[in-house]
Amino acid sequence: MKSYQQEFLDFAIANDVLKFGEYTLKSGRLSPYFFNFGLFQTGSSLAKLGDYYAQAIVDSGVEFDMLFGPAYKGIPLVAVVSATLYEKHGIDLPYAYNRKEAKDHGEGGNIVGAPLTGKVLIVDDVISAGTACREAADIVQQNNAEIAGICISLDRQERGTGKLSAVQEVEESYGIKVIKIIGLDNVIQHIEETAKDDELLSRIRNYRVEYGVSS
Ligand code: OMP
Repeated sequence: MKSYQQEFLDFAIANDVLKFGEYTLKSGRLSPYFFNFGLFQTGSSLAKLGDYYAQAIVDSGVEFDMLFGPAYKGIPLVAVVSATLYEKHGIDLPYAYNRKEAKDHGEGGNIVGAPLTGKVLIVDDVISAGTACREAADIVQQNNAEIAGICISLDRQERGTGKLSAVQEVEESYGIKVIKIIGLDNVIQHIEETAKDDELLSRIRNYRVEYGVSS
């Protein structure tokens, strides 16, 4: 594991964002762990989050013209990532987010911020079965823009509709790269090295056998 991935895990655990227990996911899967992005609730944690995403984006070498954060969690995320890319990496690009409710007065439309155009980099929280990020990708395509890539904090490394992981399916179907800060492998390694909780490890491993992919 790279040092920034270890730092990110410590940061997520310290903020109670990464928790262990029993959680029902959006997909209906019963998971022994959950990553609750909404708990990055302070100015300092948001600023750090911006640092991790901006670093991962720059390191990936992805080319993009603007950023898009899908509602709701993507809204503060896209704002802080755009600001950090400018402040720490000298990359000053437009950003946008969507509103979930249709608006029929004022400026109208569902996109707020810069119009979606060119190569759009999506920033989001977690990919499990891939539904949320496909919805975001569809919004970009419906606006006749191109998807440059998707950057997430956690790849849960779960199966999509076939044998591949949801992330691999998304990469294949949109012809893009998914940039991630950490994956389930990193979470497991972290528990092995720090918590040494055999019961938790076996629950997570069983979960991976049931819903994960072999690679
Ligand atoms: P998929 O749409 O199945 O990929 O699930 C991803 C979404 O589920 C995220 O955008 C979250 O809304 C939610 N989620 C988490 O926030 N953290 C998790 O650890 C797992 C999920 C989930 O429900 O799968």
